[in-house]
Amino acid sequence: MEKVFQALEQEFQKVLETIQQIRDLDSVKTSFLGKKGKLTSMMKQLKDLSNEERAEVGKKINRLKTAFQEKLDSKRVTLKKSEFNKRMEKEWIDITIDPMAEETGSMHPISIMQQRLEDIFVAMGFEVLDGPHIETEFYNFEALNIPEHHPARDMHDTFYFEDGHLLRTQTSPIQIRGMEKLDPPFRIVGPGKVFRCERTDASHDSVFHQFEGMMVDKNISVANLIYFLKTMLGEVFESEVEVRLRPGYFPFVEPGFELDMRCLLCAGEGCKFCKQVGWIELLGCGMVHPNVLRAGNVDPEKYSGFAFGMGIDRLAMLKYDISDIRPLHGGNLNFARVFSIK
Ligand code: FA5
Repeated sequence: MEKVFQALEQEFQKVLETIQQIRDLDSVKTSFLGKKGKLTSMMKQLKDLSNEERAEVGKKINRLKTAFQEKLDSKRVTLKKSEFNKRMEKEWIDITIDPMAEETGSMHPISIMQQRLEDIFVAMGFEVLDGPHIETEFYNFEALNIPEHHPARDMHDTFYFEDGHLLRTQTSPIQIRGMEKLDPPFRIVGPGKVFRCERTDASHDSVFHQFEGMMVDKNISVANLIYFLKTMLGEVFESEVEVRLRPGYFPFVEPGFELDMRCLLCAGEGCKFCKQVGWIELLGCGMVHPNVLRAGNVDPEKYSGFAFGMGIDRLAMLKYDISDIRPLHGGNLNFARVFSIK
């Protein structure tokens, strides 16, 4: 009898070891402990034994019954754990990841500055115009009072196409296109990329951004020019600014000026920022030359106007204290991210 028990125990152990899924445990239980199971049928044989043997074998069968049930229970726990672990491997999500840390993108400092300038001028009644990067000599030079062979063409190192078109060297062609489209009085600004075949250094690049402005009306004077530019700079730098005009030569304005702003850091005392000058050179401007008004179909006898053009990149560098123009154009996201909250 003892051998029969041992064989049964071994058989149970073997079957249990092959079980990989919880649902298969039920069939093991049925085949050993169920009504028609192996242990139950052994119980049925008890009646053929003597009283003493029956008591002995009965105890043994009960012990086996308990042992089988315990093994089944513990196997169930083991399988449950392993199934859970497998699911975790497949289906886990990391709830510790901070959703706010996702890449959200940010505005480039040049775009921030351009939009700021547009907002400022729109609030002062100006219209924002666009123009093509690829221009004709007429719009980039001739209409701007720079005829062929005029030495002023050498001031801009120009990228030419074989068919005579060129990459615009300034945003001033937008003035001409604006005048063709609009009847005076009008106020326009034109931001955009410009291209010059120039050597790159900390303050020069061959592709940069300018912001053009023009106002045409009756009786426009230098006083209007100063008012609008001073207001614009006050808004950009969020403080009262002092400006000065120096004579400057641009063929499309007469008189022409360079506009400087008193250094905001040293209040004109002279510092590293303004290279000890106390003033910062900002932009070119002046009263629109009569030839330019004529090229844009505006009668210079009736109307006058001012125009200005400035580098958006350099203004952004001043505002955000960036000492080199190259990283500004370098596409390094870590650099751009610094400005994401501005
Ligand atoms: C002009 O381009 C004139 N069209 C501006 C103007 C418009 C004058 C209307 C009068 C009336 P200038 O070449 O100085 O001017 O360029 C204007 C600004 O562009 C400069 O003050 C500077 O801020 C910026 N700039 C010029 N060259 C570069 C360069 N290589 N890299 C970065 N910024 C530049």
